[in-house]
Amino acid sequence: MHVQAPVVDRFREDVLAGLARVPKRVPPKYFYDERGSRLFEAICELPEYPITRVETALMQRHSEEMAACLGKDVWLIEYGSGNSRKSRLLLEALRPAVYMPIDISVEMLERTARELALRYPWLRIEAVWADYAEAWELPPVAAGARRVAYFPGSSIGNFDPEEARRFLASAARLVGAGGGMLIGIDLKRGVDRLTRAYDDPQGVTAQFNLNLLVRINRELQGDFVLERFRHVAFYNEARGRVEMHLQSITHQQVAVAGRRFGFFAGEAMHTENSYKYSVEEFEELARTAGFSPRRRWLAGEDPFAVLYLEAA
Ligand code: AVJ
Repeated sequence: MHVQAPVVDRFREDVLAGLARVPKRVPPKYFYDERGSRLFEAICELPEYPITRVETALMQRHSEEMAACLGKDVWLIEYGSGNSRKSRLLLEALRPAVYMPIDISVEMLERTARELALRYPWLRIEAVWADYAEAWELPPVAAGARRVAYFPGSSIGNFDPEEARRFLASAARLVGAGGGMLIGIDLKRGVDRLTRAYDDPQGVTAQFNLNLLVRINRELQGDFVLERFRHVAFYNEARGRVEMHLQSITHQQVAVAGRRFGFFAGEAMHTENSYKYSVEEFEELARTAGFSPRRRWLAGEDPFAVLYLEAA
């Protein structure tokens, strides 16, 4: 495993800085501790959350075509590999020279790498423990190979459009001219369906959101009382994004890592944005980042797209 150190100590810094801001906010990448990663897997199974199901169906239907498009002997670099469930379809069709999963959760990465090694004895795996949104370096072993990035799940939706552009530009540099990116994009659709996907009646998404406080309590000696916060999710049409917040039910003081922070009743801490695009909007964004859109695979039933972009 290739370890990129910054993952370890940023959490404290980011949480303390985020709690000191107005409005308060914590970056969504911190959802994914062990429990958070499991809760996210549970979200993916919810009838209200179509992304994973629809994208998996697309991958099933078109993996051969996608593989042909990506080409032979590629290094497949996956940003935020998680349980690599969707990647399996691609791995089987593509049989890449190397699979390089990158993830922020080391437990997830180790488990997934072990499972894949058992399932695909022919596959060379070079796992990277890193925060893909931060500066990280391609291990030198990858130099000279044809590289394709895989970024499924519409995870790019967590970035603001400007951050997304910078991220895509850095990915374009990383894969280099002639390399590419296969990316899953959740598309704009009706407000009601969007809201329900992030506020399911079973409350799994609420648990996922609140788990951030559980993690802060455990890892940063916090004293958040979960019952005093509530999960809020809504579609912000003007910005084209679903927002998640944790809203303080009462006026209260909270301690984290020896510091105190006040919340007034109704104050919201912003925990996530999930931007939704149209295919045209996204392809335009990709062009400004140095990619040429080459192919689209669109889901019929729910608006979702997998796009192949080639780095110029
Ligand atoms: C993993 C960022 C794609 O935004 O849909 C799911 C995370 N948050 N439910 C998304 C998430 C609440 C998910 N991404």
